[in-house]
Amino acid sequence: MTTVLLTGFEPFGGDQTNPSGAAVHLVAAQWSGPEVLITAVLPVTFEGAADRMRALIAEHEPDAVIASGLAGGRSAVGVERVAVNLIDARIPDNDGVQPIDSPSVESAPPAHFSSLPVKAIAGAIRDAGIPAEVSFSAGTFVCNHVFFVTMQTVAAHVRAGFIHVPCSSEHSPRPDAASLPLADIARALEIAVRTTLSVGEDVRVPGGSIH
Ligand code: PCA
Repeated sequence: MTTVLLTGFEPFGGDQTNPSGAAVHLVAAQWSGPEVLITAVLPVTFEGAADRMRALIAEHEPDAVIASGLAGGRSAVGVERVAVNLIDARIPDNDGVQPIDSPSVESAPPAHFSSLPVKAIAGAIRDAGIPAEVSFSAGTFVCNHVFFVTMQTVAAHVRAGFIHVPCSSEHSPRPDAASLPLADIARALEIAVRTTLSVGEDVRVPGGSIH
């Protein structure tokens, strides 16, 4: 039986909600199988989130892992391509911890690439009428850390990666900020899971950026 692990995050930085965590609950409620979908909402702490992700992978031995988090200010769903082995926290995490210029994992490579079909996922989300793009930086906060730890932890055959989502229109901290309806964010994550399960090799279309 194929098992997929899909995670989101709790609120952070003073926000009351986090659309990634809320969307993951929606995807779980709507999931029709036949694959087993395991969902979890991770704490926004460097130590707690990484420990939880490692424990979830050890317990469920998923065939695919898609972690998601909020990128406030972005207007499109960002299918992340690169996890860097660097923490440089601009704000404290929910434990009050703010590491500066430390590796995510000691003695690990400088970066890992996503093993998801990132271009196929971005294209499939756009085909559903939801803005999406391949992104080349997941930042240097807890999301990138979880992305890096995930890629460092999973077995070579496991498809894994990270998706950043915009604010949800229903809970946007600023009415003028870029946002998407929560239902669209959930649909985007579900499409990412379905595309990961159905697409082998990623599509060979331009997905890069000049800067
Ligand atoms: N976004 C933050 C951490 C948790 C989340 O949802 C980030 O992009 O690092």
